[in-house]
Amino acid sequence: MATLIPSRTDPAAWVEAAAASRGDRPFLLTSSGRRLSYLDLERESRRYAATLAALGVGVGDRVAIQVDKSVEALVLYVACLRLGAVLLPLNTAYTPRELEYFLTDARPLLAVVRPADQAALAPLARAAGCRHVESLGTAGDGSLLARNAAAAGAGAEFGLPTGLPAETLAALLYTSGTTGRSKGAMLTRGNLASNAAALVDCWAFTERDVLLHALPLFHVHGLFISMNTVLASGASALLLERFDTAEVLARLPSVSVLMGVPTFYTRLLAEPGLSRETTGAVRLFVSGSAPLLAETQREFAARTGHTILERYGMTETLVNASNPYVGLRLPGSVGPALAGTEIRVTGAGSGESATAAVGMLEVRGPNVCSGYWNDPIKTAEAFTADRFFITGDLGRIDADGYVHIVGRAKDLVISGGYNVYPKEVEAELDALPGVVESAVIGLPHPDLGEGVTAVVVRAAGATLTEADAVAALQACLARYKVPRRVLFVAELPRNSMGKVQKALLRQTHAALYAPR
Ligand code: MLC
Ligand code: AMP
Repeated sequence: MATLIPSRTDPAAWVEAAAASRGDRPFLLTSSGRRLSYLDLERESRRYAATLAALGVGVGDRVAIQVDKSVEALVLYVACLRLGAVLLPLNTAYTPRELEYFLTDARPLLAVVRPADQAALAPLARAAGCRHVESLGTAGDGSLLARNAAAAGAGAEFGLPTGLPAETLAALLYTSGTTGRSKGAMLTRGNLASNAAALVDCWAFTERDVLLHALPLFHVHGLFISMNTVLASGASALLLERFDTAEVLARLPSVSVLMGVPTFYTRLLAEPGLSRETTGAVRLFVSGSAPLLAETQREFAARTGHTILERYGMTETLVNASNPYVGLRLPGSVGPALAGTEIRVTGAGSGESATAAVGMLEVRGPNVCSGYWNDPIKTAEAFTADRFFITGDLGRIDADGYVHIVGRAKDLVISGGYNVYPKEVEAELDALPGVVESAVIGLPHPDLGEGVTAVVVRAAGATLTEADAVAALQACLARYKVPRRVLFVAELPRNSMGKVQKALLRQTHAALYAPR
């Protein structure tokens, strides 16, 4: 069987190439024994595309999805790719209030939600401008599937658009970035295709690979970095609903690759069953989305004989740098820039080269998004005059070209691989009766890497408790953004300019989550 050479410009071409040459080989497998071949994917995604087109969705129209992880959700993604529609995946933890912001900003033509949410969310989605609100479940249920079944015959004949340029928008992914409210990173077909093709090369993916997929499907890690690498190489993915440590361990003997956030690896290390034997079938463990502690990497190697391969990415850029498949995987480094991508270090804000010294990491290449949706000001702020994207990450590049991330210039907490933007949480806290001001920080957490923590100044006489604050935040924010702890203090430390000294707060409370 000849090796597939993935298109670097057109992700839809992968589906046809794999269906033509891989046909009956599995694209998706599930823990309950379901199997979807590449031929099935070709047929099913064409049918979904016909259903979307019948609702009026065409090239450039946004399709928002807030659905549980399923085979159908992935087929819907592929249908959008083939139709030229713009996918807007939304975290299933988002509250209706959060959802309203994304829908109002992105103006999707169609929103697809969980069947149980359809009645409650339809008015909100319509008010935000969505023409259609459909549902998609994990058990063959939902109004979109019913439409699909009705369109079965016609769908098989549906003519898909061809020759869509690489610059065509493929997805909008909302991210907090460095300042202001969440904004939609505009990822093109060329961004997705070039990055997946580079990863297939870098990580030596072939059609014989089986990826164990335990990540959510609404972020670039689980959707694009993982699934596009599978699609582009004609490989298979074994889909798990979520990361369950025991199940992941049990499935390792039947897969060749695992991609995860550092929390996956610290949780696996806590399992007595993790050994050379149970990981013997796996050829590659990849970690990304948050810093992997060198200690985790060392312990994992000692227990299994595998050196976890760490890579560095962002919503706006997909993968920028990766340790090599063959060659030195350097603990504490994210490896050299991915082929085709340039990374440089500049003196913060000065634009001058500061290689070997620590400075702002900037990235340029076919992987970098075209800007932020509807936001020319934020787009202009995010790029240098020579089109390097300013990551907000601080790092250095060593003499061998390996990138070392040493900190963040942006105020961001990464909890279990999810980004939490402190300003968003502080705004909700500050609005609570009895709160004078607050500072939200990330503190070292043994399971999540960083634990979201609020430090709050109460008004004189206010009786607000930690439990009150948490309950109030849970009503408006996704659960992963809600602080694990709320600490009350008499005042926040400030520097001479009046700015809250978050570094000092992090230092003072560094041991809050330390195991006792
Ligand atoms: C879940 N919870 C979290 C959380 N995940 N809280 C803080 N941080 C998180 N990451 C909440 C749950 O809602 C629940 O709240 C409680 O914590 C206990 O949940 P759990 O059972 O321990 O969590 P679990 O479901 O096991 O999830 C943990 C996790 C998951 C690490 C497996 O968060 C995960 O899959 N993270 C991956 C995120 C990811 O894909 N990031 C990529 C972004 S893209 P309650 O209140 O109900 O008890 C990117 C670019 C790149 O960064 O380079 O990749
Ligand atoms: P997001 O906005 O969710 O795409 O998160 C991107 C951010 O995650 C980056 O800007 C980094 O701060 C962080 N990140 C991703 N991968 C790594 C890594 N391997 N090491 C350290 N930080 C990482």
